[in-house]
Amino acid sequence: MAALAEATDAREVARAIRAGDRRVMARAITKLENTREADYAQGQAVLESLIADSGNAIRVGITGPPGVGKSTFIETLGLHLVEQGKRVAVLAVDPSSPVTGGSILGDKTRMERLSVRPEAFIRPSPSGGSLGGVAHRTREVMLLCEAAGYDIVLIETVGIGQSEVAVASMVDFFLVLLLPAGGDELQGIKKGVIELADALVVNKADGAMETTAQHTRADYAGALELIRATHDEWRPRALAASALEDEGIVEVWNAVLEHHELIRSSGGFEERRRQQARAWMWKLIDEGVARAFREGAGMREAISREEVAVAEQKTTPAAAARTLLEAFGSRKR
Ligand SMILES: Nc1nc2c(ncn2[C@@H]2O[C@H](COP(=O)(O)OP(=O)(O)OP(=O)(O)O)[C@@H](O)[C@H]2O)c(=O)[nH]1
Ligand SMILES: [Mg+2]
Repeated sequence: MAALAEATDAREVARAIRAGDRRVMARAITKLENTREADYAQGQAVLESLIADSGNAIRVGITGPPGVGKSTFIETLGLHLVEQGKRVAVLAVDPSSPVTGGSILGDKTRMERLSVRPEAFIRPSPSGGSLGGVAHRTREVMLLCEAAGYDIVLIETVGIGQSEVAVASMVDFFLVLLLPAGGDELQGIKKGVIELADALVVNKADGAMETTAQHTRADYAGALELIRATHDEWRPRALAASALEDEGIVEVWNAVLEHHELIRSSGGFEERRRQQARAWMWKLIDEGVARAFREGAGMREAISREEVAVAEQKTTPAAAARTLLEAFGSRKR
């Protein structure tokens, strides 16, 4: 085992990951998170050896405003799942991490009960920018986890900024947690996020807040009726739960399973996965092209020149863009 752990050959590493060696897996993930090109490339090579074994997990994204109870919810749900004999991977996309060095899965909630279970793998967000961006990293780590045999991947992200859109585009089921009372504006949740949801869960439906939570649930159920087109095969649900007291969590999971059965039998599942993989490829291409454009030989100077010209109204943005695109197209490689 030690020899395998030391192996640098991507296929050896891939074999160890498939066989369930968590230390080798953790090291491969660290490579994918690394900003050094050589390490990242090694991580990618491992991923390429494993890609055929990925894709077998149920992927669930969980978002919501800060403090709504995402981590608590994931821990309670995760414990149910491992009790059922499932292997569960928990990942995080933390939009704040490159700036603050903080982490969603940081100090407050370490998922102490779940993290001691051998069936669970918990990976916090990297505390710096990774080469492909934090969301790319999570997507790649998800594929590694699937190849390692995890049955369910839960991805936490805070519902502010762009990360929830990135997460929604990499999962099968997108769950939005909300607080009792307060419309989406008050909760800091954008309407667009509600539109991405396959289920809304009003969390903290316990103690003094229980009745309020039920009212909030009914309000959101009404709002969902208005948002969704009736031809969608899945009608998003509004549910209430208490992650802390483990109330309603099983019902949420049943909705995930029901959705899974439905899209599996209709072919929607395969289509969604294919479409997500294609969109991901194009995102990487777009980013690669944009990077090449900005960093190409002579481009930097040309870009500053045109930026100044545009700022001083000596040329139009369209003309400047055309000049730069022509310069990029005809540059020496
Ligand atoms: N009463 C009650 N409190 C809860 C519930 N779920 C979580 N909490 C509490 O709410 C606080 C925040 O919970 P977290 O699980 O850390 O919330 P989070 O959404 O992951 O927070 P961030 O990652 O910081 O955005 C903690 O003090 C939890 O104990 C619940 O169902 N009921
Ligand atoms: Mg959290």
